[in-house]
Amino acid sequence: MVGFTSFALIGAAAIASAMPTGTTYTPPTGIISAGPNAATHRVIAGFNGLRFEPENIVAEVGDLVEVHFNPMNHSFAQSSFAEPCKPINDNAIFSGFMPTPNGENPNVFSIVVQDKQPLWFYCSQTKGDHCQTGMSMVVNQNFNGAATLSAYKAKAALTGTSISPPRVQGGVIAPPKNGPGL
Ligand SMILES: *[C@@H]1O[C@H](CO)[C@@H](O)[C@H](O)[C@H]1NC(C)=O
Ligand SMILES: [Cu+2]
Repeated sequence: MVGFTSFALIGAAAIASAMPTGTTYTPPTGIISAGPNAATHRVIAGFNGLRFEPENIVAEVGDLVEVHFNPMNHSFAQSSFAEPCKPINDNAIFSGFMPTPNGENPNVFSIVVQDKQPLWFYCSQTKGDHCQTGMSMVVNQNFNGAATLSAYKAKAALTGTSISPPRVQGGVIAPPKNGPGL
């Protein structure tokens, strides 16, 4: 898939109503949109501290992963397994920072699963070392291999600091279609 990683922007029709007035959206070619029967996997960033809940998701191609944000000021960013707490490449999925003083952020960040390869995510907040502290998660971990979430977290703890992807990309920021995460 050219210039894009395993998640992608949601189809234009699905988000047209959520786009701010005056913006247009063209999905990249070859990107799978969420189908009418797609499951939605809700994740809460910052649930009970510096963690994602749930943090190990099994999803089918075409499913949505919908990230809700609790306090404090978290992000959802894609890394490789090999190098935690830094972008997998310049096309790494990134929600941007979602500061949330209390309750739940009115917006969620939604992505569509493009294939069954493992996808590693972390919070790139450097203030408080969120990734180093264990704020990371995986979609479609290989349960028969050594690349486990606990192994990722152990490596993350040694990284020193986090790097954010270069721009918000790979998903859609909009109010959740089905209400808050919990
Ligand atoms: C959220 O965190 C980012 C990265 O540390 C920072 O640039 C931004 O100012 C923070 N926003 C708020 C409202 O604290
Ligand atoms: Cu965080």
